[in-house]
Amino acid sequence: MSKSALITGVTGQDGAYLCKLLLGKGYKVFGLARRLSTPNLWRLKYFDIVDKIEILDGDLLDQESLATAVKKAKPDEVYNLAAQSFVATSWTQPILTSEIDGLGVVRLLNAVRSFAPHAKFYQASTSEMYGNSHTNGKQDEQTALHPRSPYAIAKLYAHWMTINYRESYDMFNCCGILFNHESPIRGIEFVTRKITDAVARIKLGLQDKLLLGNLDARRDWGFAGDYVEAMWLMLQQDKPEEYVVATGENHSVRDFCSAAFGAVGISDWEKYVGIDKRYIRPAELNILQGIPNKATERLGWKPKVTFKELVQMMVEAELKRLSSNRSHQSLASNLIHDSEQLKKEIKVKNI
Ligand code: NDP
Ligand code: GDR
Repeated sequence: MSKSALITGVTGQDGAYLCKLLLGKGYKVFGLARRLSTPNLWRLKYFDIVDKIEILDGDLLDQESLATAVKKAKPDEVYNLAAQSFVATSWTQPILTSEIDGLGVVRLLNAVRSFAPHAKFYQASTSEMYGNSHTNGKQDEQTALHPRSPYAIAKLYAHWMTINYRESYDMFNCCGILFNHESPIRGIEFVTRKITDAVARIKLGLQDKLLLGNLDARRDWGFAGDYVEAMWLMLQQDKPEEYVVATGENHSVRDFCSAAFGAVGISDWEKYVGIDKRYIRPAELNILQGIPNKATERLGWKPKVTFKELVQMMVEAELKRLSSNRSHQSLASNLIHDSEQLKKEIKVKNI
């Protein structure tokens, strides 16, 4: 019999990639999605998988809806990817972020414990939990945690609650400490997609300038398609544990700009980029670079897409998307519509 999985955050970047992966493995996939005034299914449409999964109504803020979803899905595996995931917004909405990213996880753990106690559980933990803490400039599973944003603090609470439920109730709970991972369907407000979108627009003559914050921040950027494989592998092990998932390299925002503009043949990119202090965070993380040795040794996991290939993939997707927007012909027009709308909102909110 095929396995069944419940994915929260199914409408997000990782949710869409994970759905695609699990459908390919023959899983019956249930996706939890919250009610919005306009359905947000563009990423699932991008992979043409909306009709291949069952979407269940639910919200991490609503205990009853989580219980109902777990009872309905009877999952063998639960992947908790839902979150208010934009770090900058966590300073303007710290309480909502804590409710969703912190207490929301406990609500879900309670529902799983009550109605699917044998399900394996994955929690989307994050490298943000390290803050500026490091061991010789890098982070692994042993590095001290010192979160520096309301987002990271809520995630740290959820991380320890997931471990606590494992230790207290013998649940099969794993936390993946994932470093930044990106793709052509990354949210438009994250710096990588903001850059690749702007680069394509500048190349096509649709935009003049790109305004950014801290160009010196360094991140360990990988490809989302690779990272969801690590999530799945964690739940296939005999023992539930924590794993760092990263490429083991770091690059600055400046490096990302240079590579993205370079991908469309623009070398004098600095003349298109300005600094706007609205994008500087109240507390910044200078450098994140993971050591994924445990994931490599125990899970046999390795990233396949390099930094250069990731940037190239994202820039090419933007060019294709913007061109098909002009002809209004492809499925991707949905994506364009949403991204345009989001960009307008972002402008209004100054994020
Ligand atoms: P996205 O922001 O793309 O997706 C977040 C998802 O959570 C969306 O489906 C969103 O739904 C959903 N969501 C938000 N609030 C609620 C709520 N109250 N109830 C139910 N669902 C909700 O994030 P990613 O896919 O990039 O990340 C997936 C997870 O991994 C997140 O938990 C993130 O914090 C974590 N993470 C991400 C990393 C990355 O680099 N991408 C690195 C480390 C951790 P809607 O569409 O309705 O907004
Ligand atoms: P991050 O991703 O905060 O690392 O969280 P983001 O892409 O937002 O920022 C990365 C770095 O770029 C700097 N930066 C800018 N960021 C944005 N968004 N916009 C700008 O204009 C800009 N200019 C410079 C930021 O200051 C930061 O240093 C992501 C999310 O997916 C989290 O959910 C996840 O947990 C972590 O990655 C790991």
